[in-house]
Amino acid sequence: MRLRIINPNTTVAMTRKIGEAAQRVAAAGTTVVATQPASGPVSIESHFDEAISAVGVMEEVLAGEKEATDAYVIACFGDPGLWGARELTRAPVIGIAEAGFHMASLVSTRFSVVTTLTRTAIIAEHLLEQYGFRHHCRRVRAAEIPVLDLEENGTAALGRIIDECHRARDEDGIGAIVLGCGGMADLTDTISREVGLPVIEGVTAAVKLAEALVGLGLGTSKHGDLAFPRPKTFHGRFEEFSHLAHER
Ligand code: 5HY
Repeated sequence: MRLRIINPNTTVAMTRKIGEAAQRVAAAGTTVVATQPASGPVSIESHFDEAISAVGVMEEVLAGEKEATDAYVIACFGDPGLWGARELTRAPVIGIAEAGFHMASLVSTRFSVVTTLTRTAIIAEHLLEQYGFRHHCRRVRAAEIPVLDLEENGTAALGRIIDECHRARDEDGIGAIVLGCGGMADLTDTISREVGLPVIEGVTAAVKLAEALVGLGLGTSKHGDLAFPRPKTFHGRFEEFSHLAHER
């Protein structure tokens, strides 16, 4: 199968890291294509960043549709553009937050999330509510690190993440931790060894869920709200979307 994993921010080093983490867990028959939008924020740390990055996610899915893609992963913990992306394809589209929540719920009765900045914790909380995991998650914590510190200041960032994971383990009454950033995709084993409980990271979780869905012959339903978008005219910079030719 061909899996397109989309880093919604435009930092190439993070895209490469995400792609490598995905490849490490991918099955022998899975080809991983790691991409990012040509335009958009270098990191996603606010509602505004999320909104802008969602357009790039749509463009990357439309590009994937031209290459016989079997599944998509949106590799940002806000799952930006997830529902719109699902309208554009019959393939499965999985966000790394929802993947992390699902996986953690299969190995623990309660988990906490450790993400980057306190100001984006609300985005994870909204997703917990939307996906039906509010009662599974004890707390959404933040290591208080800018996203790009994971690229530029990795050792210090790792230390802060581990410290917050220790606090979650000792204070939250949980059985597992979900890492809340695509940029943490290479930290799972280190943190799990340090903290001594299951640590779930969304990129790798999403890869395996995508493989499971494709293996079961399951894709995004086209019956109801995730049907292909109704054709219409778009003006200005989005004029390209006026001529969407979906495989019906
Ligand atoms: C992510 N931002 O996974 C999120 C992390 C966050 O650029 N990639 C980003 O804090 O929401």
